[in-house]
Amino acid sequence: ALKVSEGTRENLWSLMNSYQGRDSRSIQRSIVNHVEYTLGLTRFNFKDFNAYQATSYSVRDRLIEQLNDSNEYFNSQNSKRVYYLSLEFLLGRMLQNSLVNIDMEKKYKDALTDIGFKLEEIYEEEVDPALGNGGLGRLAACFLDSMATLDIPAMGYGIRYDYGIFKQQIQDGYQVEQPDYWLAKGNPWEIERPDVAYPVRFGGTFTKSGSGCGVGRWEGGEVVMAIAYDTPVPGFNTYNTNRLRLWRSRPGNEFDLQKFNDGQYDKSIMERQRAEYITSVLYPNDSTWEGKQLRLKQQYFFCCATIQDIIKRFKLNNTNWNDFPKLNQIQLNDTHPAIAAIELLRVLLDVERLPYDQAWMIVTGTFGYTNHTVLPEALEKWSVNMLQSLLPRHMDLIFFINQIFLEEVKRRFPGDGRRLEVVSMIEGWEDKRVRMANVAIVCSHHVNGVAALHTQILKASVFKDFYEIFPDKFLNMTNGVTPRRWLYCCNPGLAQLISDTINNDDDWVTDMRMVEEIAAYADEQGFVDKFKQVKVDCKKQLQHYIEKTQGIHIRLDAMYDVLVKRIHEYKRQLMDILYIIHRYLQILGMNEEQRRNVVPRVVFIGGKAAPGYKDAKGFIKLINSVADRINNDKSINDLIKVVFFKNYCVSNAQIIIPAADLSQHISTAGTEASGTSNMKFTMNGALIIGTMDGANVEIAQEIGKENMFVFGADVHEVDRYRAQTDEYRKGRLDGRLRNAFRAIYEGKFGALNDDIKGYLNRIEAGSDHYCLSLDFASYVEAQERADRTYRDQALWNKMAIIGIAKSGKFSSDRTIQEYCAQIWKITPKRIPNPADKPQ
Ligand code: GLS
Repeated sequence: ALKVSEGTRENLWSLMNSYQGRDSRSIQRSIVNHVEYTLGLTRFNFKDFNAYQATSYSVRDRLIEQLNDSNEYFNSQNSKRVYYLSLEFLLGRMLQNSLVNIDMEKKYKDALTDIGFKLEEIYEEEVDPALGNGGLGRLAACFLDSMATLDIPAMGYGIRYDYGIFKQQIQDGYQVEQPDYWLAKGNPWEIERPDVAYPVRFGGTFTKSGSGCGVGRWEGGEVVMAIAYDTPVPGFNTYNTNRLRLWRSRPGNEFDLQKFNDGQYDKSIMERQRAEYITSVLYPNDSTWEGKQLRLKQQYFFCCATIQDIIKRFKLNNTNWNDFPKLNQIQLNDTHPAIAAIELLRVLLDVERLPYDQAWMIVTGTFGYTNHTVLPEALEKWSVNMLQSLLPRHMDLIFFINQIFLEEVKRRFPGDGRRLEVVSMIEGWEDKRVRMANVAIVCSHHVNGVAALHTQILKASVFKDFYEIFPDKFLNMTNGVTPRRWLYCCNPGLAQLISDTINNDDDWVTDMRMVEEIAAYADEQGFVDKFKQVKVDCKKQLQHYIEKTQGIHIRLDAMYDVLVKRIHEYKRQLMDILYIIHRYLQILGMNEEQRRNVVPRVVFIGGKAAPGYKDAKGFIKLINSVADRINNDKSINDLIKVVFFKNYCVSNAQIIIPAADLSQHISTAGTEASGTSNMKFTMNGALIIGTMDGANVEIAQEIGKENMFVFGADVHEVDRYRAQTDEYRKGRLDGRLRNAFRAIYEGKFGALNDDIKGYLNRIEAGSDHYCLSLDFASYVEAQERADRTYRDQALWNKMAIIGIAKSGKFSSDRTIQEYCAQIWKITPKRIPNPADKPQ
């Protein structure tokens, strides 16, 4: 490597300093330089989009410098590192967050105004990089922000999909998926690293020498290359900047010249294209598992490259393998990257030639596994045949570690054949499959759930037999969200109000517990008035957005009632729309006098349905049909307006969340592992109507049940209800629900979709797995409570303010601190202030 003398070094520092000045002129110069030299346009004529590009490049320059300095510092200190492996990172737009985190938003705003651009408009030019489905991917993004902010030397690893989650359009009330080629106009935030490239092998054969697991030689098959694309992740109020490294697949280096020369030109080109398919598209499923061979290829592809990269970094400063777990912690975001543990084992055995016991100790000292769902349909199981043909040595190693593990279980639980059956990594006899969760549990030193209730369910049922074997492995890490994006950036009015009120500048942005102080102002008129004004401003912004994007006019003086998340039976969007029907029927039967008492509502329901999930798509159609009828019924005079909030994504979440009055989190108890938007809504002063599920339970503990509209059966009641017969449930169908069904059957909401009709028929017949009928009465009652409370605006605002004040626990900074202390055993490493650089 190039060693520069101190004199040269100082010279290099000062060169950078003059380039990266923080004054307006330097900012403008850097933007205009990028317009000319990066984009190849003239500075005398460029559009908003080009201004966005050039501004982003200019900001990225600063981030790259911070990233390099941080990385160099950590290398020089041989720092311990955390690696967060995830198949999804739902980042959202980068420009505003980057500017805010490096504390230069105001400076860029002024500099741009001066040359004729509005920063707010430029923000709108950015495409929303949507390399994730929902909560799981968004959590990964929040964690990156918190790790950088907390000065944790950390990296994210994932896949650079060409196509992110589809764009949702609505035609005739139906969801239509449009491909999201988010890279069409380039991506100024990433740095392509052709110099960081690793080969990844699929298929072929392996031979083994020695006894036990032996030493494997894996040859042949298909070799593709993984190329790194880096995105800098700056922390807030720190110079520290971490790296998100996403891999893209490219054809292997070995071009098949033989075929080419044999005249099979097209065939050899097609083979090369096949390699590129691996990172083409994100699987658009949330909470269900899509068992395609390409998905397994994606998983191994990114894990294999990642393990090579981590080992390379480790070897820069280290030769003692026993130090590996002390210096490297790898967190598995669900089982999607679990094959990384087997890959590390393979490399240690077959490449590094370590003895098995040592290799195994290293693997289990390195990995942690986070489970994100208890839905059985989401637990990944790969066919043994498929694994064997794609990753023969890995399959062999899984058989081997499984055998050793089961022998140990046999010793500890003699005669317990049932347990062996359940904890085995392999299930089935003829059609054998690998249970990836079991692999992940055995290979990890810790396994965590994402909310207290979820972790309890893991211990008591889903992973009960494992919990009894490894009681110390299991712990809870309640999710959190970053207050930078989800309060400071998306709700500047509220952020300003908090800062002004607790008189501490922005310190609360990195210490959300400080916000608790505003609870003392929940009754103070001056403060409450300002809070109301903030909410009205946010509602105006949403009103404008809905008018612009969906052409619907909504009134401002209504309760904004919001349910936005992936469409799924367990999340019960259906229950919400059935309630709306009930409410509509009620209003139709009211006289003028009674109608005057109705709280007007604008009901927003939004979210994407997995393209192959018929029932969920049926719900979308039903919601739109109901909206159509109600919105066009002049007789109810806008007392209800229903908006299907199209294409719900991170960037429009930042608009709707701050504007919500009431926010719905109504999953059947025991199904939603955590939920994270419930935290965002609470931080932004919306009141929750929700079940005792996921993190709602802890939100209620923090802010007080009396400040929420809690309803519904708890986990135990759900279990009991499900254990009853269909006959029993049929006999107890809620009458209002029945009326709502009737209205649908009669065609009040247009021609009926057969799938939906079948679905409703099944509920009527007592097949009610998600407990709509069980919970409907208390849901209606909770909705009525919400109405009554809303009529008392002083009370409503007080509850909202207490919610904000007591939401401190739900900062992802707290979550990451817990991971650091209990799982990764890592402490922050503050890199020296850049002011200490030679000038
Ligand atoms: C999920 C859960 O469904 C959410 O409840 C949870 O908040 C999120 C993050 O932990 O993970 N699991 C999943 O597969 N998709 C999710 O959003």
